[in-house]
Amino acid sequence: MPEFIAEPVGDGRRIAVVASRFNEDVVRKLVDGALTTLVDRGVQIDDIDLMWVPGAWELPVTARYLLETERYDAIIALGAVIRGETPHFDYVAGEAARGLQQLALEFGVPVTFGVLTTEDEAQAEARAGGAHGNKGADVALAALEMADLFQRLDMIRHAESDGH
Ligand code: INI
Repeated sequence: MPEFIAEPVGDGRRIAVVASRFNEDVVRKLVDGALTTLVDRGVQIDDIDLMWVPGAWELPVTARYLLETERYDAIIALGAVIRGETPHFDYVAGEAARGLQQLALEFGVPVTFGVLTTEDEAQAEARAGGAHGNKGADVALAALEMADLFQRLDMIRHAESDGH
């Protein structure tokens, strides 16, 4: 039985990070976590592009633009939607999640979901370098793991189509 164990290696990867400015203090910590993880894993700083957008609502359309460039091995989307602050919570969080997943499926490129969806700011802080870790770091690792997995699967697909 073939078993594919992907590793979050960053060497040679080109990564886009899209971050939303809404709840910027929290999101900046997610960005720091993601960037630190990418560089620790071997991604060259020049191979990372960081873009800021107004809010989580704008993440999918920006991710689509980036995917269309075919420049990136993975897209990392970061944001924070906090229920206490808005009756929009379900729309903004739900549509960001739906849009990003739809793009990953459509383009076949990893788009990782680093959007915190919490009841209050304390819960968000706890997941942005607090008691519950750093979601930005977690999704950066997931992006590298998925890029590695897809590269392995591509190699098999090409070998099979070459008749090996
Ligand atoms: N955007 C967020 O990223 N988080 C939020 O908590 C939030 N709230 O509370 O409304 C939010 N709204 C803005 C939205 O993402 C868009 O930027 C805005 O509607 C313009 O399209």
